[in-house]
Amino acid sequence: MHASTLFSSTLFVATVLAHGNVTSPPSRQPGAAMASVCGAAAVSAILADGTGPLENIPSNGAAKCNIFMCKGAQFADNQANVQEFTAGQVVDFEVQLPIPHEGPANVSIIDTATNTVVGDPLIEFDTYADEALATLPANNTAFSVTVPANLGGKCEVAGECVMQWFWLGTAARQTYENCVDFVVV
Ligand SMILES: [Cu+2]
Repeated sequence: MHASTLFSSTLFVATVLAHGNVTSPPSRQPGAAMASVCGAAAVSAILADGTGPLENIPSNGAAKCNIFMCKGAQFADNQANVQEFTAGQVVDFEVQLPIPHEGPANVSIIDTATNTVVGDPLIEFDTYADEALATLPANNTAFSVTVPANLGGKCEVAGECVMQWFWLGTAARQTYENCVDFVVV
């Protein structure tokens, strides 16, 4: 019992310190492959606070590490996290935003080989997570996107595509990303 109580209170503290991240569907997590590409310090930063901004993740200039794609998290560490969606499927997202920072946000499909957007954003916010509001709009933390039907054969192989939640806190100058690995089946 003591162990589980300690675990819960540790999670609570981490949440209070947090800024924001996607809690559902499962998003790419750091692991051994990320450590080899981006360095152990980058992995440690995410493990210490999975909701911190990209700017807090040190890549130490590792040439093949791109923190600005999926926080540097690698598909090789996440092969068990690949979501299977169908064209036209409505996918529910849940996000926690304990420390909001006003700015634009979107969820887009990213071709991971080129770090480019596929098609149009699935959802787009001109202003998101506005800390000046007494209460955030409900759709900041719970929203849905629809899997496009016109991907033209893209995103059928695991690792090729992610749904990337992107949020830029304009005044805070903090960038947030989480990537959901998926295939269209
Ligand atoms: Cu923040």
